[in-house]
Amino acid sequence: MKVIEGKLQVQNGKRIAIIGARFNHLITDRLVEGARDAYLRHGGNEEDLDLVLVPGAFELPMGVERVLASGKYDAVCALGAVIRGSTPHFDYVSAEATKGIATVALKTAKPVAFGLLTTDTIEQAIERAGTKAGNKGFDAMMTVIEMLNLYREIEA
Ligand code: INI
Repeated sequence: MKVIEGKLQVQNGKRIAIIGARFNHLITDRLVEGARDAYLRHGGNEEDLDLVLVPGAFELPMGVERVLASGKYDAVCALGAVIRGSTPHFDYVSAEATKGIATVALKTAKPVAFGLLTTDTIEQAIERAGTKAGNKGFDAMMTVIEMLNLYREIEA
């Protein structure tokens, strides 16, 4: 049986965009930092990585769609944080962001990672942004790297 899977090494020359939501930036800045760290520690060049900021999680799908439509990027890492405790429209924002990112991801042939925290409390968000539950931005970037390599292996 031939097993096809993606390596965890950034391919030379591949351009990646992080799309970061500014809302809850105390958290999302940490996710961006984690994603950048994962990228650099797996062989990425700083000049091939861009950060595109959108106002909130609701705008993540639009950011992802525009960035990929520009033709300048090979993959996207979407990062944001929706926290139930601080908003009554948690359900709307998180559902639309999730659905929108999935829709764009399926429409394009490019890897899109889903790094959106959806938590009940700010403490849970902090745990996932570089403290006891790791850093979901780092994890999302690892997914981008693996999927880029997987696509190449599938097409080889
Ligand atoms: N955006 C977030 O990214 N996280 C949130 O928790 C959040 N809350 O709490 O409402 C949030 N709202 C803003 C939303 O994403 C849009 O930017 C806004 O509605 C304008 O379209």
